[in-house]
This record gives sequence, structure tokens and C-alpha cells, in this order.
Amino acid sequence: MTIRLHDYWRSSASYRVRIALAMKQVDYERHDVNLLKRAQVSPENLAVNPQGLVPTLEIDGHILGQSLAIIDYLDVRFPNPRLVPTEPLARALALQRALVIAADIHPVDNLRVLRRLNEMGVDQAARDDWYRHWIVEGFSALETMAGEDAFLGGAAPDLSDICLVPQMYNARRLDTPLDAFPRLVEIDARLTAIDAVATAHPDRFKPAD
Ligand SMILES: N[C@@H](CCC(=O)N[C@@H](CS)C(=O)NCC(=O)O)C(=O)O
Repeated sequence: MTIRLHDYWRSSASYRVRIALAMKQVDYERHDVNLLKRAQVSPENLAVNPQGLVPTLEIDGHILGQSLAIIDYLDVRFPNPRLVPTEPLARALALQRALVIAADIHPVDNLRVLRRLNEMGVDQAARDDWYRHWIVEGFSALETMAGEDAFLGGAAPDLSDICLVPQMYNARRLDTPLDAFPRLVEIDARLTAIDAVATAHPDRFKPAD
């Protein structure tokens, strides 16, 4: 059974899926979709991802889009380690934290949104300010949701931790001030020290050209 991930090295939604696959020690092959070359809207990518986005996972004869849906599927197929809690309250809280990032920070900072702002005459400095603004707003909420445990998910990482790492990576790329988020910075450091998380880092997948 070949599992194939259509992704882009700097895509944070793809980075989430790479972390989940690595934590679950699932082997897969990668198909690079170069977002800067607009490969996401090529007929080839649209055939697997009608939204014209990455990631897409081909698995078990199915084609799945949306990183959280993909990770949820992987979690049922490969339950070790569990990333989406099964206990109802823990599950809801993990989703709440994950969606602060996946539903409320990431979409407004997405490439197509930044491209649209550019088309509307918003200059680079203002676009960068926009980008940081939504991270700071979302992280402010997430910081208060972070408990005293090692990870957002408690003693072990969960789906929300998987969303945190790529969003932190994006925040740092755009020089977002992080002083107000000591818990998130601490948790991210703990997460990125995990071998499986480190193997999913974008730098390991940077295309040659
Ligand atoms: N909610 C989707 C978001 C997917 C998404 O927006 N992917 C970005 C890269 S992180 C993308 O493909 N952007 C292409 C574009 O904006 O043109 C998911 O979690 O999979």
C-alpha cells in the first residue's frame, strides 16, 4: 500500500500532516506541488484537490483533502500515538485549540489571501502587518488556553500541538513578536525537540529550484 502526500515544503497545513505521519511512523512518498509556480491550480492538483490547495493524501484507495480531516483519518487507521482524543471533552478541547489556528489564524494568512491583498494594492509592509496581526490575535487566545502541562494536549502532544508547530514556524518567518506567548514558545520548543517532529521540518523538503 503506497501512501502519497501531495504537499509543499513551506505549506503549514502540509507540515501538520507530515508531523502526524512521522509521529505515527507511517511511510509515504511525496509529490511536490510548488505553490509559487501555481501548481496548486494545475489540472493535476485540481484532480486530487478540487480546492486547489495542499495537502492531499492518497491512502487506502481514497483521496483526502483538509489537513485536520487527514490527521483524523490517520488517527483511526494508525492509532499509536493517539493525536485526537477519544474522550468527548478532551476531544472538544483539542479541536477548540487546533481550530484557533487552523480555522481562525491560518486561513486569513494563506497565500491566496495575501495574493488578493496584493492585487488590491496592499503593499508588502501592510501585508506583513496583516499576517502578524492575525497570529498575535490567535496566539493571545491560545496562550490563555494553554495549561500547565508539557504540551497543549497535556502530558503528550495532540492535534493542537501539531497545529502549533507550523504556525510558530510561520510566525518566526515573519518576525512576529512572541514575548507575550511564553507558554506557546516553551511548548513549541518541547515539540520541535521530538525527533518525529524535527523530521517533518520544511527545510528538509525544500526543492532544489
Ligand atoms: N484548511 C486547509 C488549508 C489548506 C491550505 O490553505 N493550504 C495552503 C498552503 S498551507 C495552500 O495550498 N495555499 C495555496 C494558495 O493559497 O494558493 C487544510 O487544513 O488543509
